[in-house]
Amino acid sequence: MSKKFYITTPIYYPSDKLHIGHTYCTVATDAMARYKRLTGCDVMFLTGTDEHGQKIEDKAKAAGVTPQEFVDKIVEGEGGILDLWKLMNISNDRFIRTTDDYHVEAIQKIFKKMYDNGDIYKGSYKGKYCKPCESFWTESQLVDGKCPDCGRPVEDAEEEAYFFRLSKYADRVQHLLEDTDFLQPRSRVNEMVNNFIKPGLEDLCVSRTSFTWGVPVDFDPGHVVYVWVDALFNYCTAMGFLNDKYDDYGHYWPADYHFVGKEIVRFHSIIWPAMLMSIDEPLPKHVFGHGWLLLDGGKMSKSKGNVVDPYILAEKFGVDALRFFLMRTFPFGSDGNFSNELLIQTINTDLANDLGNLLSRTTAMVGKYFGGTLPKGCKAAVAAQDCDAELIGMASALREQYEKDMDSCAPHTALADVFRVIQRANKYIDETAPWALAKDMEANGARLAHVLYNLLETTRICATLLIPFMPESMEKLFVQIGAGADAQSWESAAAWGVLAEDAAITKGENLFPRIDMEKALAELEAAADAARKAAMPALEIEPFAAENVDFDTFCKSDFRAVKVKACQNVKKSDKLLKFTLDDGSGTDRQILSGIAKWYKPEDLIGKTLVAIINLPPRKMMGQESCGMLISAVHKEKGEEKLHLLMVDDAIPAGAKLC
Ligand code: ME8
Repeated sequence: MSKKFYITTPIYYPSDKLHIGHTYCTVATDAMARYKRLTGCDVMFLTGTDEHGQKIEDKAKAAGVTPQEFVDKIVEGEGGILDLWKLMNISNDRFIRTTDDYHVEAIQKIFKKMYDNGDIYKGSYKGKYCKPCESFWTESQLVDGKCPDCGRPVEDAEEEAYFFRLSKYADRVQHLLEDTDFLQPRSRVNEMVNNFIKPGLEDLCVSRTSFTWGVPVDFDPGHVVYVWVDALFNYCTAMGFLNDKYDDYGHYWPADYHFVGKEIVRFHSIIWPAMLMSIDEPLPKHVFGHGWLLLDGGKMSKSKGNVVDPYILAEKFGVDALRFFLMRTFPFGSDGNFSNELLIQTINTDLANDLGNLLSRTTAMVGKYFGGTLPKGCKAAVAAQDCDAELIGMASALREQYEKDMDSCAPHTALADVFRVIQRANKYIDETAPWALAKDMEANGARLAHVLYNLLETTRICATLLIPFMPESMEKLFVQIGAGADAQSWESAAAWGVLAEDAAITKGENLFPRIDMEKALAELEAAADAARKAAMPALEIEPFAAENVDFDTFCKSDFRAVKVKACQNVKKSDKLLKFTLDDGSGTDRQILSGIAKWYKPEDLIGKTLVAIINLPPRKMMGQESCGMLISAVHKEKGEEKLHLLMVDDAIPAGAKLC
């Protein structure tokens, strides 16, 4: 019976479109799954989406749709996550969404199980509370001690919550990390032990009551299960754990590998094993924490606006070239700097020059000198030289080295090994100079045929080992070198002389055309610009003043910081708010402002604003207004928007702005 191999990606948040960093993680898992299938393993490859939590609830609210509608669009909609994985030729066997009914029900059972065995208990979650926003915050989330969302003061608060006894498992988890090869690469172990376990593991808050988009705790309405508990157990529920949807849990669990990004190693190597220990289920065999793809030295993130779109790159350079670049360039356990230059350079050097040239030169020569089929007997050595033995030796030994690299999660090293052989084969062409041999076919025809056979055979072995990385292109390559299914197998990748002597060789399409760096970079820049513009709200700003104001006139305007003491709507007016302001003079100043459409009076109390105070007083709706508050105004999609200018509360009332 074949050996089972169960591998997972993290399940992605459908909060924004995925970028090249997410694609990196999924392509790596896909290459590993394809490699294991090639070796004959019974592979289960799982990926999916992590759809609950406050972040999604908030985003849906902002978009004016239900959370379910919001995630459905990002997961299943056009250009969504499923489309991206299809485009990238991801061969997952299963896809889980944490909003799937079977998962939700299983999570409720799991939560109850941990509760019944005494590992989940009710307590209170102490933190800071912002009343107007109805949000709980921890001390470290506050900005200058205030609510990070609205900037208002927060108060001490407690929320009833369930806790998981993480502390109880600290010793067992530490042993797992330090004394086994559970967490890889090894360099991540110290970080986990020293930063999180040694300082003392605190029990983990595993339910919330301040939002509703999550798995309800069925025995205590009002609580929803913490999103990470819900998310981590996907690896089990997707195999049928505590549900009837699937029936493979006994067969595939425990997982052989969870591939995850380094920032979520803590969840996978501390919290995840502890929860499995709590319900007495086997632990996954390995967690591998890979590095990040960086852009200009920083992590890509949608909020920073520095994401790279995999759709644009795949369309421009081809899916396989993109997959290959990601795996070839960045050592899997470390961070790597993404750049378009590096991508194009890698395609040109490895694919167009090295592999592409080997293939096109070899197939062209078989066509030109032998009409597309080598003569019988070409396998046997003819006038053997040292370079024949070296090439054959390297190609025959390649699979063993490649296997070691892949099994230690070093796809970049495996690819480096393959390309060393490809480069050796190109050198072999120069050394044997087939064009010179072809000048006297009678004397050198047999030697020439043998040389070309060696080149085809080397190409075949390398191509077989490249299948996990570039499945579609290798299929095309096998057609060009006349390699049937037998000649593309894992077994045949370690055997020399498998390709039939009379295989039909055809010089087909150029699989990896050379890219004009300058032109491609300019086109990418233009595409990124267009995407940025399309994502921007349609802003309209007031035209700039054509006439200059002289300095002395400008200086006559008296701008001051003012504090809002009171603010109310003006009776019978939809537009006006009446402000009572501290302007530092000791006497209250009254200003009326037509901003009721944008602000509620209670939201402005205590704020520090900017006013021009030496305008002549004027009456509005029968009330006097002494000055004007300064706002920023613009239009968005034709609608007028206004933002009162608010300044740091540390600025005292009456401070002059100049
Ligand atoms: O963390 N380079 O989801 P997620 C490399 N839902 N990898 C990157 C990356 C980058 N620039 N940006 C993101 C979550 N990733 C949870 C997982 S699992 C039970 C729950 C990787 O969509 C990131 O490191 O924020 C992580 O492994 C994965 O994308 C999903 O990130």
